[in-house]
Amino acid sequence: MTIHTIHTKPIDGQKPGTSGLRKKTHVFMEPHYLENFVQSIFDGIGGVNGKIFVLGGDGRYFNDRAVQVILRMAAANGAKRMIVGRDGLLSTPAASNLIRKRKTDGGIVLSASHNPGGPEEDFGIKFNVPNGGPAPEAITSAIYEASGSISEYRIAITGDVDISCLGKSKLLDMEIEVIDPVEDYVALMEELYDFDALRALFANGFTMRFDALHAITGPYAKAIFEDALGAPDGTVLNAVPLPDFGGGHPDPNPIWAKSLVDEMMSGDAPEFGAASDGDGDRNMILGRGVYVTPSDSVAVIAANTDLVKSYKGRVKGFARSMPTSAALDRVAEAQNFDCYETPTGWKFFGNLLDSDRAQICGEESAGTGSDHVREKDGLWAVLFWLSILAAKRQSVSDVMQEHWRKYGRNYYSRHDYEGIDSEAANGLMGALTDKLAELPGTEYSGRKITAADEFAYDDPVDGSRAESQGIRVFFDGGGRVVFRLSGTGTSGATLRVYIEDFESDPSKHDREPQEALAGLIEAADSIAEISKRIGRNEPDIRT
Ligand code: VG1
Ligand code: CO
Repeated sequence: MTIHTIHTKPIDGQKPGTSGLRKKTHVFMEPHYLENFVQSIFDGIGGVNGKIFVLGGDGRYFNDRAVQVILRMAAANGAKRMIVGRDGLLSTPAASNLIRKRKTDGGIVLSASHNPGGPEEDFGIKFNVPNGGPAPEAITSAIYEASGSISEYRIAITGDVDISCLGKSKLLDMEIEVIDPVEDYVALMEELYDFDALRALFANGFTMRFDALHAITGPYAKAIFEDALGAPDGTVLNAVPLPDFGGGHPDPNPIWAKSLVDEMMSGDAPEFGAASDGDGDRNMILGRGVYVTPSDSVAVIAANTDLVKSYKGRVKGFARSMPTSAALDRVAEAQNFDCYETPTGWKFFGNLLDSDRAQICGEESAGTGSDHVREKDGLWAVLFWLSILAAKRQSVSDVMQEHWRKYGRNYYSRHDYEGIDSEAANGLMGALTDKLAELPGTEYSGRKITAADEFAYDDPVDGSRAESQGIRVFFDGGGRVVFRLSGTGTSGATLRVYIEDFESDPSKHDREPQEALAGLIEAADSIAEISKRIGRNEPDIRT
């Protein structure tokens, strides 16, 4: 077995976005593409000699090949050990947990998350740091810089390593430890939640459906809900991870998890429904006849931390990404807790969690989590909801009604315009930025604008600053519209418009969100000239 040093040249565009580097799979499969980026990760973090990493992915097409390449490159670069999920599988939260538990120097997760998979679809790589969280901007910038000056990469020339069986082996001097991807994660969930209480819930006939969307959470969900908690067989749907996720998008929202939503809205719906995304960090929560908006979901979790033993009495702060609704802020205010507002992307929560400033975090994009790991965690959120339902003995619908009565309701919706022309998208954002100063005081759809700005964030822990994180327009009465461009897409641009309005009157809490927000939706279109600039009258997706 020999180490080869391969001469290479920088490849354009290896710039990590909101969550790692995502490209079309065929781009990752081009000569040197994957290798260049992996070597850039290694170089960007100051080399891997003597270091230990976790490695796994969501099982999408090319996951198996990429794992082999990364193992050979890690060995050739002098890594001491790689802890690999069997068959190269690990959910993002499970990887985060392993990095922390085994005190490694970080980890590599192969996933493009909620993006579809397959030879014609998307692939991605994320690097997580020793706290278990996504690499912060300073590190992703160093990786990107390394990718711009790379001249060679090192790789061991050898056959495939067998990672289908648990146990240890060696590649050059590097130890490879193949572990069960599910075991440590389930143990962590058992530490956090009262599994006896949840077993009693299912023993009393509680009905639930969890749609794994043929992505990574299938094996985890089966082990937790069906094996450990005694939910009947068939509770977990689409449980076998497939390289192309069965042709769908592994995105837990009312569009891509439509069959689950339809079932939950039907006459004989189960009491509780949930789904997760490609890499297991997102979640969707449903009750019989109700869809819980992610912004509300994190607020409900935050309001009920005292119902879960491992959180009772120790939670004192929350954090949400800027576009996430202020429902969480209302809970924080009522409890006299801090509530931090960060840019989009879980990496911005890391410092707040590490310094114990926040214990519960959430994003409007179906990401919820806590300080148990440093990633958002889909199954953790589902188990939190189950714990709330078990303790309160209420339906999801009753929990929501009660929550809104107490805190008021933040009507919320996100409109996505996908695959639009990048130039038009940048033009729209540029024009919007230019007119920010003149917006306050003007009226749109009968609503007065009180303030407008471009969001920037100063991290209270390390003082780093993140600029240009989206445009915010505030209206009287608690209304807000946010505009930003996605940093996870792989073709063209995606414009995200986030619309929110506050309603304190309980007699008005039963409206359909699109209807309740109609005025602000219209205002958003006029302010940003959406239809005029990108030629679309309707968003592709409303969540
Ligand atoms: C999206 C979401 C963001 C999330 C990110 C990664 O980013 O909006 O909240 O953190 O995806 O999640 P963007 O830049 O496309 O809006 V995942 O589950 O795709 O790793
Ligand atoms: Co994800």
